[in-house]
Amino acid sequence: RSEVLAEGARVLRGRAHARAAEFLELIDGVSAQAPFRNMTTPGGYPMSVDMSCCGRLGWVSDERGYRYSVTDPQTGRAWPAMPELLRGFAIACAAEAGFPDFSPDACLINRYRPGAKLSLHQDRDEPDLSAPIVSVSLGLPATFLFGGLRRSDPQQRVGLVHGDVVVWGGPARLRFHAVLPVREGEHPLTGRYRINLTFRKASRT
Ligand code: MD5
Ligand code: FE
Repeated sequence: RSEVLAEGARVLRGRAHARAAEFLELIDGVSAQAPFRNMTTPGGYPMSVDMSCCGRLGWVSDERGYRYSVTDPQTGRAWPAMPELLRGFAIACAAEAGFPDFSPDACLINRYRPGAKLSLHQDRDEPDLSAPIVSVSLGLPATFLFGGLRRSDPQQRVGLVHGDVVVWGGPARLRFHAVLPVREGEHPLTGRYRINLTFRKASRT
């Protein structure tokens, strides 16, 4: 049960389904230490997606720009550790998709309430672009837009549902992408939310 979206991009349909409840418990533990917040874009607007992080490094955005930081600016403390169960799962998914040496040190947790979205962007804040990004979707479904290497390239629509995992690497690593506004709904495990985890290698070594 795996489909190739493009060279370097593979969907493992339902791969997280059996462990979703456990994963959500672990995410609750992380967000108790590093609460979900709406970060500000460098342009000064609040993002509609609520974010938290775990792992040695966390992604932060403010008026000064985007970057990875070892401290959570909201609490002044280190980010919560990345739960080993999650880290091991991400490593196994990367290996299944052809990236056997993945060693993630950051996990960004995006929480979408109905109406929340992610505008078209590239993920280019990580210094080692040879490492893939592993994305795990939980809760409400979403329509993902998968573009090309230029902002203006045509986009394919990919439906992502609870339990789906996508591994983005190689030539797909720098493709533009977006998430359409999440539609109103109710999921038995997450209620009115979509949760997306992205496992990343955010340091050079
Ligand atoms: C999400 N998150 O559904 C997505 C999943 C983010 C973000 O985009 O930056 O937090 S990760 C999608 C992704 C990552 C790297 C490359 C590509 C897609 N791609 O080539 O399309 O919340
Ligand atoms: Fe992204």
